[in-house]
Amino acid sequence: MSKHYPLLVGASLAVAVLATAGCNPPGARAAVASDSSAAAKSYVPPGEKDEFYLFYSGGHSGQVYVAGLPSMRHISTIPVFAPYPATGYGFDEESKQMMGRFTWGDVHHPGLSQTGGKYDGRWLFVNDNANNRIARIDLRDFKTKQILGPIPNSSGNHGSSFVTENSEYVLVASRFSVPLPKGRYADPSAYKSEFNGMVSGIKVDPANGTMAVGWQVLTPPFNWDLGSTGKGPSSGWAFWTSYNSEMAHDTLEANSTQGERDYAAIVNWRAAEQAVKDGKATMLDGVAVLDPAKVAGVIYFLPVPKSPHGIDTDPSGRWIAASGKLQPVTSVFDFEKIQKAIAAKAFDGDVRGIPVIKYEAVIEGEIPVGLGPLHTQFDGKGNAYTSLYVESAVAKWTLPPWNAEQKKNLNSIVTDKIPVHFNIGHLVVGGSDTKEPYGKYLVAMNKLSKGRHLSVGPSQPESSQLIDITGQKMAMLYEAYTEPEPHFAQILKADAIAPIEVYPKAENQHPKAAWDATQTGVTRTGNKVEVKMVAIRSRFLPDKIEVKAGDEVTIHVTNVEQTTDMIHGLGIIEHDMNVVVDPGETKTVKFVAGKPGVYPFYCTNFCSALHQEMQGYLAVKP
Ligand code: RUQ
Ligand code: CUA
Repeated sequence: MSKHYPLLVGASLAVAVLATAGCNPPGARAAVASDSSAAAKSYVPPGEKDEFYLFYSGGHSGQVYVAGLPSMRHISTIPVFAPYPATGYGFDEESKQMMGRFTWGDVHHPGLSQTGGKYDGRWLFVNDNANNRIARIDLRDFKTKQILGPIPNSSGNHGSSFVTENSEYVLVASRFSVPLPKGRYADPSAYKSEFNGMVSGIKVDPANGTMAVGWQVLTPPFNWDLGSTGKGPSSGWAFWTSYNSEMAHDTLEANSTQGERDYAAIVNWRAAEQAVKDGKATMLDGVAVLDPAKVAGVIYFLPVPKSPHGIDTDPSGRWIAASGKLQPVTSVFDFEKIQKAIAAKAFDGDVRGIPVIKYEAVIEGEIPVGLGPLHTQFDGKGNAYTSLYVESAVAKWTLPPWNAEQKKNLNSIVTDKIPVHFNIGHLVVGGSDTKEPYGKYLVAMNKLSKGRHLSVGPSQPESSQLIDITGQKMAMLYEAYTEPEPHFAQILKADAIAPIEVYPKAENQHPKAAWDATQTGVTRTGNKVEVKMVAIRSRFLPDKIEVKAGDEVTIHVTNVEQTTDMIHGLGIIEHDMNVVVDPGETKTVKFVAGKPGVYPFYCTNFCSALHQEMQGYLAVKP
C-alpha cells in the first residue's frame, strides 16, 4: 500500500533548493484574509484578555517570550539564559549563580509539564542548545527557578525539552557528538571511531520540579534532531530523528545527505530506567551510562525519509509522523506495528549492536504533503498539520486509520494547504503533544519573513502568523512580529493557571530580609559591608550608605509592598547595577565600591507619584 515516493532531487540540488527557496510559494492561493471577519476573530478589545498563553522560544536571545492568543500581543519576556535589566535578572546574586559562567543561551523548544498526558500548568522547561543546559520556569510566578548543566557527556542540547506524560523526565538528545568523556582530545577525522552522541533522561522531582541527570544512553555519532515522547500505546517511549547517520564530520550539507534514509531513534525510557536500577550502567563523568551494544531493549533505529527534522507523536500515541526535509513526504508509522516488529525481531541488521527495524514492517503510509516538510502538529480531531519549509505553506492531512479508497490514493489524505510568509519552521497547535489538544488556533513561526513589516534595516523583523483551524479549510487571521529567533512554542489555556502577583510575606525565607526600619542597617566586617535595605513607596531605608573605595558591598533589598504591581528597582549610578524587586521579594546584589565620590542610587521601576523622589546616596570615602 505504501508506495515509496522518489527522492525530491539529488542531494546537492536539494540543498540548493533549501537555501534559495524564495517568496513565491508555488500554487499559492490568496494568502491575506481581506475580510473584516478575520480581523474580528483575533481582536481582543482594550481591557479584555486573551484566551490562551503562547510561550515561544527566543532562540539565541536566550529568553522565552509570552504572547496572548488570539491577539498575538507580546505580554511578557521571561529571562532564562541571558541577563535582562528590565527585571534585574542576571544582576542579583541568585540569578547570577543560576546562569553560571554563561551570559547567553540558545532556546529552541519549550515543553510544558504534564500529568496524565495533559498540561498541568506547573512548569515550562526550555533547552539551551549552545551550552548543553536545560531550565525550568515556574508558572506560579513566571520566573526561571533552575538551570541544569552543562549536562555531562552531551554536546549541543537541541533535541529537547521533551516532557514525558507525567513529567517523570525531560528527555534530551545531543545534536553534536564529541570524544567522551568531555575534555578528551581526538581529531575530528577520527569522528566515526572516537566521537559519540547521547540520549539523557533528566529526572524531574514531582514535588518541586527540581531536575537532576538520571541516566544516559550512548549512541553512535549521529546528529540527533527533534523528538517527541509517547503516550497511550507508546507510553514509556520516546523518538528522535537524526540527520547524519552517514557520520560525516565535514561539509555536512553534502556529506550527511548521501544516504537514501536516515535513522530515527526509538528509545524505551522505562526500560533504560530499569536497566540502570538493575546495575547495567557504567559510570561516566558521574552519570550512569548504558551501552546499548551490551544492554538490549533500550534503543532501536528506524529508517526515516532522507535528512529528517521533526518526528511527532499524535494525541492517541499510536501514530508517529516523521518528515524528511529532502523528500516531499511525511512518513506515518504505526506504533502497534513497531511493537510487533520488535517482538518478532523484524530487523534489517544493526548499527553498533542497535537493531534497525524493517521500514516496510512498520510504515503506515507516506503522505505527499509537499516540499520541505519539517514538523507536524495535531488538533485532536483526526487532523495533522505539517510545516513545509521549501513550499512556505502548512499542509493539513488526515491521520489513519484510512479507508480503502484513501489508502489507494494518499493524495486524497491531504485536505488543505495554506501559504505562509515565508519559509515556515515550526508550527504549534495548542496541546498538540497532549492527549487532548485544544485545536482552534495554529501559529506558524516563520524563518525568513522578508518584508512583512516596515523596514528597519538589514535585520528583518521576524514574523508569526495566526491561523484558524476550526473549519474544513484553514483561514489566515493575523500576523505579528515575534522576537527573534522564533523556534517552537507551547500554547496553554489561560484558565489552566492562576499566577501569583505578590509574594506573600510569610513565604519570604531570605535570611537577610528586612521588613521595617528597625531591621535595616549597615554592618562592616573588615572590607566587607553588608546592607539590609527596605524599598517602599517612595523611599529606600537606609537612603545613605557610607563605604570606602574598594569595599565589597552586599545589599539585600526587600520590597515590603504586598500590593499588585508595586515594584521597585535599585539602580546604582556608574556601578553597572540594577535589580528589580517584586512585592514581598528580597534580592541580594554584590559589587565593589568604585573610586571615591558620591554615587546616587534610585528606583528604576515607576512605582508612584513620588517615584522620581525615591533615591539615595552611596558615599564612597577615600
Ligand atoms: S528546530 S524549524 Cu531548533 Cu526546532 Cu525545527
Ligand atoms: Cu519605587 Cu519607583
